[in-house]
Amino acid sequence: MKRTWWKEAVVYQIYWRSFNDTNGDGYGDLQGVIEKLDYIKSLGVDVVWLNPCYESPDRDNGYDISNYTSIMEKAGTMQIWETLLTEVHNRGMKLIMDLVVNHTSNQHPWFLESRSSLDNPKRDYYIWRDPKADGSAPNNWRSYFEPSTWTYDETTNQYYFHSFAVEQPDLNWESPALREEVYSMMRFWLDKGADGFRMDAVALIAKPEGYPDAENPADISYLSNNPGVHEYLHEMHENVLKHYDVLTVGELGFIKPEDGPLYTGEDRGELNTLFHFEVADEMPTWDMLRFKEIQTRWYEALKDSGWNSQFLNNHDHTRQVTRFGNDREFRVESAKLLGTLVHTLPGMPYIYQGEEIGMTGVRFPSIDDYDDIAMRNKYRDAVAEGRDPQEVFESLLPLSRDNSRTPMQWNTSENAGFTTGQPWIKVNPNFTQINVEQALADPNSVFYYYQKLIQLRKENPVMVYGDYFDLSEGDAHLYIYKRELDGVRWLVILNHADHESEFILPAGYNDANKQLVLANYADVTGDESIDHTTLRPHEARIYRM
Ligand code: TEU
Ligand code: CA
Repeated sequence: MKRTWWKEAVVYQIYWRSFNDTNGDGYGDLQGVIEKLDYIKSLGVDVVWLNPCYESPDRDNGYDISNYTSIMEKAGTMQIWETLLTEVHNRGMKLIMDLVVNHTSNQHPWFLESRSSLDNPKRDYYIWRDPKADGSAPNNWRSYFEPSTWTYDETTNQYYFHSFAVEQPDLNWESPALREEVYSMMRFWLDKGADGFRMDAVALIAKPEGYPDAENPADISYLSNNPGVHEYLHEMHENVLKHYDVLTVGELGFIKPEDGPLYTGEDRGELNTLFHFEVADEMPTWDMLRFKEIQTRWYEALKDSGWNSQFLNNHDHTRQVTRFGNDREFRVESAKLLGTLVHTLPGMPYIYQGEEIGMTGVRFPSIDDYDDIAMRNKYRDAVAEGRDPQEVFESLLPLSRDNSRTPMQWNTSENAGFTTGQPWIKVNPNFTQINVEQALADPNSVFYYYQKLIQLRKENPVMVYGDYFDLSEGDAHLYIYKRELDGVRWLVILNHADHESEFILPAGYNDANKQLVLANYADVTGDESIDHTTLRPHEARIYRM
């Protein structure tokens, strides 16, 4: 497998509006990111992924773009973005931008033109269809955020298509002129020096031929991974990406391991790496057997050609220590165990801001405390159907996207040091215990464990390029796996449980030849025998054997 800089990289995701506010308007901003770059660098990461900061009415927190080549006022100015890029580069890091080209805002000038008349030159930049004979929507599809993918527009008596909110019309990738607009916009950012893109919902850009009714409209996988998607991505690579040395990671909902090499295979000329959602979307709570099975299938699918990414949370998915760990009795141990997984399984590791200090999800008292358009629309629609509002609210809490969007917790001062103003979303009240200042003062903090994991990657190619083998298939709590490269053999052992588990060293491993690499319980010295031992709740260790 060819070695490249990006395969060896660790990415830190910045949801800037919740990161650091420097002008007191309650929103984080790019200046705030600049001021924290030394903190980010101290963790050891290589790449920063910045969530969308382009001009936007902000119905979906920047994922509804009205101008691709200018910076949203809340975030700052183009000049500040340029300074940010320079400062990132000065510290030897790279900056990747969020590329949102499945849809725009309904306020984008392209859409305003497109909707204005049937024969407008930009009509085919979007997807317009006649109503059915009875006036209803062209088909029965559901969107991510709405009961239908279609919204009627009176100006021309047609429906337009949206995979997400009504305010986010999908672009029509069948239009060559539209594709050329996208490519030139991409060149704009790359020519400015951006180091690549995280590609939002990019498996959705090709739509099913003929838009047939779905048998089961609730399973919206029909929106994704349709014929034509590879041709578009290959064209994008030929026209733009291959001319730059960049990192591209596709957000690919509903794809399966066999699709992985098609998107990321080295000979394909499409993307470098991908996010699949078999964990984030399809495994609501921790399921060790399923998780192992997912890891093994994806490893097997990509081991000869392609590259995976590892993440357990982001700005759309509840914080991992709350959703997949135990943030009550074993928060620190459990945060470290989950970090061990992300950093030692095959694929590039991503850290979502605050994960490195073990930030948790949140429960605010009322729907009015929530901003997430996905949650608010689901609440609105369920209540309109006559369901009990409180029950609906409770059911939406565990996976609300705002679990991950509360402000970064810097210190114990008001609003966790995030803003001197009124924060756009409430701060998690646990900031008095969980914050960066505390983490930096505690040698056993999650922060220093992450720092160590990242440093280990720089010194040990086995973490990047090593083979993977699961030695614990069928065990519901223990996860024991091997990584091996050029005679270097690592054994990762984890007990993902609130109780102790008995561990027996697998055959073929010799206790006398082991060396401890890292452990998440401070009292482990490396001298203790692991021939037959007990692992404590959420205990994780890495050995060189
Ligand atoms: O998310 C797409 C999305 O719906 C994910 O939440 C989902 O888990 C994944 O795609 C697999 O199906 C992206 C952005 O991350 C999100 O914040 C935006 O709201 C959305 O696109 C629309 O732009
Ligand atoms: Ca601000």
